[in-house]
Amino acid sequence: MHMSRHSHDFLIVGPVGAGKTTLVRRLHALGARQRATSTTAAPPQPTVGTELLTLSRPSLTLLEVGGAMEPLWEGFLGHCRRGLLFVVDTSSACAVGAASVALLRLLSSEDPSNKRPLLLVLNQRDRLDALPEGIVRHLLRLDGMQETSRGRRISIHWTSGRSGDGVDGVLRWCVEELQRNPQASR
Ligand SMILES: Nc1nc2c(ncn2[C@@H]2O[C@H](COP(=O)(O)OP(=O)(O)OP(=O)(O)O)[C@@H](O)[C@H]2O)c(=O)[nH]1
Ligand SMILES: [Mg+2]
Repeated sequence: MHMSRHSHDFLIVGPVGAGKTTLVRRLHALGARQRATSTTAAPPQPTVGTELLTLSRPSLTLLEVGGAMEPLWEGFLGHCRRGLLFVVDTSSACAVGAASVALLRLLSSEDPSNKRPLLLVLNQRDRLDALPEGIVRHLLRLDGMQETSRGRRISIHWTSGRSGDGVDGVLRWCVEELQRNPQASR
């Protein structure tokens, strides 16, 4: 288990079972130009603690902090240089509602003078019970979010960690954030 508080480029958090580890495996396979193996590999175990992904092309580090560690997310956010990825299971209103509360709590804990860009990863879109996009937007209050979070860049990607759909967009977002300010301390 990676317990270092050294800084990382990106932090990936979200409730237990949202699909963070699955997504990180997909990103790893994309970065390594490998065929993703997560559909055939054993499903991931819940992340009790943290897990660090280091990619060489593009060069970046991404730290997952498991949903079970939610009270500690904000401490890790303080060590995150480039951006925050927040993963949501969009297959039930209960999961989306809980994610919304956790997200607002995390964002409000952040130093207002150093608001990281946010990527909302709206995941598990392959599921038959995936909620309609309008309902997800409503439950997460996405339409008002940009105004209320003054000064923070917010992006949204709809994904499936299971099928891999949309995961390339997540990697592109990371690359764009890295390119935005190449001089930022690394
Ligand atoms: N159908 C479907 N299942 C998914 C998707 N992403 C993850 N899962 C499944 O959901 C379960 C939890 O996935 P994880 O990637 O371990 O979730 P996590 O967010 O890392 O959870 P913690 O580490 O406990 O915080 C696993 O059984 C995955 O196979 C998805 O996009 N679609
Ligand atoms: Mg995990």
